[in-house]
Amino acid sequence: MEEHPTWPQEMAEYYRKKGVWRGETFNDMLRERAMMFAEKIAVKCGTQSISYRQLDTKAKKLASGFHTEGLQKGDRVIVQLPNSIDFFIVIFALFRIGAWPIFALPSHRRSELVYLCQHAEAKAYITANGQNGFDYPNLAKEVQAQASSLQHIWVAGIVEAFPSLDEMEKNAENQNWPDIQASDIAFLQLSGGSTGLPKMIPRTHDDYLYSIRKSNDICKLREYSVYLASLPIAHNYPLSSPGVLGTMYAGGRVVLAQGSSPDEAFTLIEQEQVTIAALVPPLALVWLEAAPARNDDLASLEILQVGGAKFSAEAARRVRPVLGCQLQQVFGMAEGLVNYTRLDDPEETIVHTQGRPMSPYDEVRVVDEDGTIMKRGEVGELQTRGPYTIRGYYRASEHNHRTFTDDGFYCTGDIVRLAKDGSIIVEGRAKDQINRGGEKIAAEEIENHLLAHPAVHDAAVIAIPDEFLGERSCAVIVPKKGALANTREIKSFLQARSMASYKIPDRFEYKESFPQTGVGKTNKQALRAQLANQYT
Ligand code: OOB
Repeated sequence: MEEHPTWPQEMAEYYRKKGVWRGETFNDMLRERAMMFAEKIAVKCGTQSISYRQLDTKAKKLASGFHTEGLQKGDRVIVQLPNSIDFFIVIFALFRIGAWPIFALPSHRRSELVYLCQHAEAKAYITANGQNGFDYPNLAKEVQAQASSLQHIWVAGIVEAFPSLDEMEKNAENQNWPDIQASDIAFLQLSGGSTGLPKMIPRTHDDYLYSIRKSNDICKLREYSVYLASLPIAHNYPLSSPGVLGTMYAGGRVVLAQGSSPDEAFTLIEQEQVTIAALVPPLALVWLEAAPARNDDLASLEILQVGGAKFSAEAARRVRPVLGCQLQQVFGMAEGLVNYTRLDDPEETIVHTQGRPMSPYDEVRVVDEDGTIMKRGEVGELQTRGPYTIRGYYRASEHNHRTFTDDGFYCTGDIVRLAKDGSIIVEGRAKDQINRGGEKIAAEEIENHLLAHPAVHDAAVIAIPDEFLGERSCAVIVPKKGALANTREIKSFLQARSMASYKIPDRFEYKESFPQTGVGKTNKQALRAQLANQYT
C-alpha cells in the first residue's frame, strides 16, 4: 500500500536547488540551539523552566530509553499532552530516533484515539498523568483495550498503572542513533477533517522547518522574542505559525499557559514580558472585552495573532486601540499553506483580509465548481500547492483522490476571493465542516455517531451562526417511525461514545424528513435556510 503521496522528484529537486529545503532536521535544530543558546530558557511553564541545553540533554536521554524499549524509525506514537515542558522533551526524543509523533489534542477522547491507534497501527501512546482535572491514565486504559497494536503506554508524571517518562530516561552516551534525513517524515499532524475521523498529515523535516523559517521572517521572531502559548500547542497554529517551534528556532522563550483566560494570560504577559501571542477569534473577543477594565501592563506585547477562523473586521479594528499591539491575521491549515497579514501592511489590509501566502513558492488559485480558474476578485474555492503543503494524507488513498487534483493542488474547501494585492479574503466554506471558534468538527463524523442511536433514522449536522464562536453546531434528526428521540438521552448517548466535548452538538432539532438535492442527497443548504427561517 502506498502510505502517502509526496512531491514529485523534480519539484523536490527544485525546492532543494532554490534553498527552500535546506536538508535541516529537528535534531540539527535542537543540537545547534543547545550550542548557541545553551543556558538560555527555552520554555517556561508555571514555576518550571528548561534551558536549551537541558532540553537537548533530556530529549537525548529519553530517546535512549525509547530506543531501548524497541521504538524504531517510522514507528507511530500517539502524543497527547497538555501545554507542558514534557511535550517538548517527548517530541524531540521521538525526532531523535525517527519515530513519528501523532499530535492528538488534549480534548480528544476514546473514539478519536482508538481510531488513530488503529489506523496508524501506533506502537505507543504517551499521555498526561491526569493532574489537570481529567483522568488521562484511565482513558489510556480504555484505548489500550481496543487498540491491539499498542505495545507501550507512558505517562508524563507518576501514576500506578503505567511507567513514567522519567523512568524511561537512559544514559545517552555513545548511542547509535538511526540516520534521520530531512526528507523523512517528522510527524503526523491532524486535519480538522470534513469526512469521517481526522485525517493524518505527514510533514517532513524539510517542509516543516521551511514553514517555520518563513513564519519567523514574517513575524520578525528574534532571540529576544517571548511567545505566549495559550492554545493547545499540538495544533499546527501555535506549534509552527511561528508558534512554539518558531520561537525555539529563533532562540526565544516560550511561555506556556494552561488556558487563555485574561487572568492568566495578562498576568503572564506582564510578568514574562511577552512580545507575541496567538489566539482564535472568540478568545480575542474575550481579551478585547476584559482589557479596558484591568490594569495589567501589556506594553511588551508587539503582535497579537488571530486565526483559525474568520475574525470580523469590526473586532479586528479594535485590537490596536484596546490592546496597544499590532494585529496579525493568520489563515492556515495543518495540510500546509499559511497566510499572514504582514506587520507593515496598510491598516485596511490587516483588518479586512486574512493575509497572503507566506512563501513566493506557494501557488494559489481560485476555481469554480467545475475546476475552472476564476479571474482575480471572483469568489470560488481555494486550491494550493507548494513546498510545505502535503500532496496527500497518510493511508487515505480514496480520500486523496477527491481532495487533491491531478496536478497536485490541495482543495482546501475554503471559499475565498483574492484582493488586488493578492491578499485572501475568506468568504465561506464548501467543505462539510463546522468551525466552532477555530475548533473544527467534521459533520460526517458526528452524523455517524448519531446514526448509531437506535431511535435515529437520519441525521445531518450543520453550522448555525453564533455571535461569539462564529458558528455552533446543530444536529438535525429524523427519528425512526414510532421512536421517541429525546435530546437529553441522545446527548448522553454521544457522551458515552467518548469524543472531544466540543463535538457534541450545541443544538438538536427534529424533522420528519430532510430537503433533498436533485440526486437525492440531503440538501444541507436548504436545511440551513429552513432553520434560519424558523428562528428569525
Ligand atoms: C488552522 O488549521 P486547521 O487545520 O485546524 O484548520 C484549517 C481551516 C482552513 O481550511 C479554514 O477553513 C479555517 O480552518 N481557517 C480560517 C482561518 N484560519 C483557518 N478561516 C477563516 N479565517 C481564518 N483566519 O486553523 C490553522 C493552521 C495554521 C495557522 C493558523 C490556523
